[in-house]
Amino acid sequence: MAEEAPSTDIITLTRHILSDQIRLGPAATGDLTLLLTAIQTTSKFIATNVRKARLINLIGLAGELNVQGEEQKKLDVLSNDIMVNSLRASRKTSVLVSEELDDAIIIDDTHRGKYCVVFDPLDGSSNIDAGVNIGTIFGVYKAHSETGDVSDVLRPGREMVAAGYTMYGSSCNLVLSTGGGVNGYTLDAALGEFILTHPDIKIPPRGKIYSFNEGNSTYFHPPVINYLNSIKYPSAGKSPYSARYIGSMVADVHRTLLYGGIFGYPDDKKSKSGKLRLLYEAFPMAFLTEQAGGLATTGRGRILDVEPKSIHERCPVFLGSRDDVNDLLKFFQEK
Ligand code: P6P
Repeated sequence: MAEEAPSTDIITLTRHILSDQIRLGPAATGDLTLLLTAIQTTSKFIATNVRKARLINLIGLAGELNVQGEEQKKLDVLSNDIMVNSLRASRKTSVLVSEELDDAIIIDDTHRGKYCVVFDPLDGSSNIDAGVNIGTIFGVYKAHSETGDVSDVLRPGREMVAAGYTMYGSSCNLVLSTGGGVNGYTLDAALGEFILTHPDIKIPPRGKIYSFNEGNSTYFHPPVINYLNSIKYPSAGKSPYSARYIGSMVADVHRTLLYGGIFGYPDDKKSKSGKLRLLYEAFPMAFLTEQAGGLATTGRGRILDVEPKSIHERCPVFLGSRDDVNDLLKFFQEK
């Protein structure tokens, strides 16, 4: 079988973002393009180091605890540092919030730009040593204040202008939305470019997969218990759903976007607000899910409408296919 001729019209992430900027017309100054290019560079850097981790012994603990009280692994620290440095150097940001840092970073005057970025530099990092897919999650707000203030990121996720993640695994996939739908790109390491491989991702209206950590079932509240029972022990003539849970949000959400179904990390008797962080896990993933045609809820309201009170607060997350999330919500509406 003749080898397929290489495409001579590859759409790189940079080219795609630029075409997006042109679509937005003269109002688009190119600042968001340059910011996303900086984020793209950090993803390439992190991908390289995740891939090399075993070889250059980056596996293992950095010996410090982060704001979450979790042992920091060396790749966490490296990923956080490359993102902070690259975003500052882009001169397009004014406030940064990282899962790895106690406080927000207010960018100094000489480097300040008009965007705020909230991010988890290496989410799912507890899975690093096991070789499970992990990822970077980010969300972008346009700054309101001139001088850079944490209030610029204590805003509902619906005010984000962009959100995305990069998943590091057998391949490196960057999934991004700037508000006009969702596109997926795969890193061609030889070229050093993210290539458009998943244009206009749309989540199926209904799936056959549920993704919850059922090890927490004993703590679940009745609406979640009753919903899960309805898909595990369905009425006659219906097939039960399949369980898929990786324990790495980027991997579980990526599968949900592509295959459909529902991902959930509920609040429960043990974790009163759930485990996932509102600003840099729930908001970006909810933004992407809605842009792909799905729904994202806390069980009591739209995730993107939540008003953050602090930069590291948690919230319950249920997201995925429209019909599956609506089925879940029926159990929350039951008296
Ligand atoms: P659990 C990883 O630590 C993470 O923050 C998310 O990536 C993931 O969805 C969740 O926690 C897994 O939590 O309690 O099921 O191990």
